[in-house]
Amino acid sequence: MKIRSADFVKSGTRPAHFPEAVLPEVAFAGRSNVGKSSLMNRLMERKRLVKVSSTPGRTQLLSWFRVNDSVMLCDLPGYGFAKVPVGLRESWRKMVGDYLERRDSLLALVVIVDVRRGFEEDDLQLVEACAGLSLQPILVATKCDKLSRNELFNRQGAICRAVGADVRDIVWFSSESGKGRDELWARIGGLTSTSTADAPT
Ligand SMILES: Nc1nc2c(ncn2[C@@H]2O[C@H](COP(=O)(O)OP(=O)(O)OP(=O)(O)O)[C@@H](O)[C@H]2O)c(=O)[nH]1
Ligand SMILES: [Mg+2]
Repeated sequence: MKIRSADFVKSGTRPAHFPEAVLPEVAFAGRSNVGKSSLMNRLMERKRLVKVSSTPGRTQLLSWFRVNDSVMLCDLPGYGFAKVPVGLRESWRKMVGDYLERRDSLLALVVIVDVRRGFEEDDLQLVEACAGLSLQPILVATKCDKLSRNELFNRQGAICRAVGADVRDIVWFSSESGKGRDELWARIGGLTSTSTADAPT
């Protein structure tokens, strides 16, 4: 996908802060530090548009980005960081739950895991929640560059067996190399009717 424009729209914590729902939207979720922001920057071809944090679990906001005036991407706060107090976990649940339930323009939820860890309990809970929310789940395993070709092959097999998926059901991504970027855009484009062709339309 050729990026003609990618802009930060706003951040917020509750429905009153959500930007106007005028474009199809895709949200990005994953464990803290999994590489969400890096993945979004790679998708949008912007190095620092989404802040890559040095202290995981600190960003407790939803942030929206508009791409090519045709699709909205929403960065969700990371979950599962051990040092986050229980109260914060509750507020995460409420904030993200409200968003997933009420955001009418939201079409898909990208659930991102570290390829070395695979899909764990809280990742799978999110994937499973998609059905009841009429959201298309998109499964992504990132940081693939951290593995050798052989290790990656073995991890792909193990992850697919664990979640009962085919290797083509999951997008194998690397923010470092750009692996999987076109495929992820193709999936998003297939849902949002966004043109993923390189030629500007
Ligand atoms: N090698 C490699 N490193 C990555 C990749 N993606 C992210 N990282 C690194 O992983 C760390 C966390 O990346 P972020 O993109 O900030 O992760 P995040 O999920 O947004 O983190 P929080 O917002 O804090 O939950 C950073 O040091 C990144 O440089 C990748 O594909 N390959
Ligand atoms: Mg982040």
